[in-house]
Amino acid sequence: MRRLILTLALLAAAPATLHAQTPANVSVTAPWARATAASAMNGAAYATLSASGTADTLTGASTPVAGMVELHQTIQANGVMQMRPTGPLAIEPGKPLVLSPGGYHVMLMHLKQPLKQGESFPITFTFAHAAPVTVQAKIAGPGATAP
Ligand SMILES: [Cu+2]
Repeated sequence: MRRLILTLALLAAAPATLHAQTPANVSVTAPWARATAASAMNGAAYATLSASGTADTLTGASTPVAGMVELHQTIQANGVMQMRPTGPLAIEPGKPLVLSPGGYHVMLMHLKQPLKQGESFPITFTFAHAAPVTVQAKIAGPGATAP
């Protein structure tokens, strides 16, 4: 009898669960950056951002190691590599947003200190819906193409 009551209670609770709004959730994996020369003003950070449940939008990033941070895209125009600021970037469930050398990246401007290989620094990603996510970006070699 007790089991039957429990089953009925679960059935009664089920519709509410189905209709509940799925909270936006974005995970950030493999955050990293390239080491910079001592005199470098700028650096770049990379990561993979995945949305689960509902789509979200990457609206920006921040880090204590840089005075200014922008979302950038590297494009090739007339055989010349150029960077330009992007607007907010969409993250669709099942289609991770990959920030990587030669593509989208977090531009770290007015570096307050050189990025030294083997060290790490905090970087916070902000979204239209999900709560901000802070991760530790590992610093790879100056010419690294992956973390
Ligand atoms: Cu850039």
